[in-house]
Amino acid sequence: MTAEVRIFGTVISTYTRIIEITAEEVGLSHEVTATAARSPQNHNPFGKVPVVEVDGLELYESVSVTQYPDNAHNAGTLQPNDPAARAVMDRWIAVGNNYLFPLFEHGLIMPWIMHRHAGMPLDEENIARALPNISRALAFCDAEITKDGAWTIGAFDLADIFLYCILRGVQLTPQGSVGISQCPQLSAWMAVTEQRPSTQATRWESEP
Ligand SMILES: N[C@@H](CCC(=O)N[C@@H](CS)C(=O)NCC(=O)O)C(=O)O
Repeated sequence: MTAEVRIFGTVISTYTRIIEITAEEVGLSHEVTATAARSPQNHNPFGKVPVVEVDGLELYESVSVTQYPDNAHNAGTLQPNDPAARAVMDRWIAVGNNYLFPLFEHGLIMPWIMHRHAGMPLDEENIARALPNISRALAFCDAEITKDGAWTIGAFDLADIFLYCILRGVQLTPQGSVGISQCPQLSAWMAVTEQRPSTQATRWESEP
């Protein structure tokens, strides 16, 4: 049977997992068809993955692809009704997408993926250059986490999904694991979020 949410993207990918966790939370079945970003099979005009089919729609951009199933199938439960809380959630998703993900992906996650999975030499120079900014970003998250309710342990929302997936890739690298362990609030939030059934159901094979 065809899944309700069909994800075309790389299998071990921050953004694929964001869509998978959202589908789990919303209660829709989902499947991933391995699709490389720069391949003729990828329908995203900007060469990014994933592209997602749901309810006969072909969607891309994770903000759209997470809000749609939540709005159409889950009464928007993953998005706060209160305008101020909503603005905070939207801000953190934008911070994750625009600042945290590019910094972590290029400076730490991709060098380790290329080393571990493609047998390339570890780009230590690139990592060393990025680490001070990565440490500052993690410290910023650690300091902000308890301030405005966007990182929640109780009222889980889309910001939690984005931030968890963006940070999990970092945590799976040696330097990122040490960096996050030095951030007590962030570590506690990661540990709780990791236990959610939706997070457990979408674990990457490579996760310890
Ligand atoms: N703004 C996009 C970002 C998606 C994205 O960056 N995906 C990564 C994979 S996790 C990608 O396509 N990387 C390949 C590339 O940039 O060439 C979204 O929100 O969906």
